[in-house]
Amino acid sequence: MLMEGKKGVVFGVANKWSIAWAISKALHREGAQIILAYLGDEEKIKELADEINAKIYPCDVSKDEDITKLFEFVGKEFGKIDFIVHSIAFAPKEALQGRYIDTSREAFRIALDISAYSLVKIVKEAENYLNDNSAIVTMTYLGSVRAVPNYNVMGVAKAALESSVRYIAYDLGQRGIRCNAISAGPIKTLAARGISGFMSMYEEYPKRAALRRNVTAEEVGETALFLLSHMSSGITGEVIYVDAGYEMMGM
Ligand code: IMJ
Repeated sequence: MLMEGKKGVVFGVANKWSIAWAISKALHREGAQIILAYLGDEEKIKELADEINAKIYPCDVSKDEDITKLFEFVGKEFGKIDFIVHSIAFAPKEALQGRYIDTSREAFRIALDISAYSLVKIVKEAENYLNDNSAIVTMTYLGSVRAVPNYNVMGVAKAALESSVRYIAYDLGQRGIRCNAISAGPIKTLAARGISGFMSMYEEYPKRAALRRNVTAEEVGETALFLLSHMSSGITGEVIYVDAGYEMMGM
């Protein structure tokens, strides 16, 4: 029971294919108590939450007030918390195809706001609720450091997010609070399925990855559990690749 007595908030569960859901299940299995901060269909989230005895609270991360209210709820329910999972990204669909240089000012703003700034604001609002030695994990993707066709402005947002992880790690390091990112290989989530070229990339992946296969959301869940537990007490400000050995290959 790695997370016995630990409490925290998970952002980004939308459905049972969500990476945040796989992380939540791993945390629950190890004894964690969880609040799911969700956007959208309350009924659907409630059904999932019941499976892991989690509480739910609505939160649109593009609204400062929503984040403030969420942490007031967290304070009332839990008092202090020990972990935060940020598994949220959004860019307008038209920005995730064609040429990057066609990205509009508005699409750029939205992608960076929802996918990168949200972590900054969440951490700021959480600061007074976080116990010393607590941990934060966010999700990123290789498109932050390589030009992946169609990933476009999301790659730029993930680069900002990864940099943010390092500055957050520095800011909160004096309290022993750690912040890390997981860079996952392609996973068939709802956010990925609709993307042009995703499926062909997913099918090509096993040919190039050292492990000759794709990664699963469950594998990401186990790594998040590691990064949120005392097992990783010496690791902060890092981007950990959970990608079946794709990023490190030279051909
Ligand atoms: C997304 C776009 C292009 C290529 C992509 C992806 N590849 C992978 C993804 C190769 C693996 C999935 N991914 C890593 C993401 O971060 C997806 C983010 C995303 C997805 C959508 C779809 C629906 C929409 N906006 C989105 N915003 C962000 O309208």
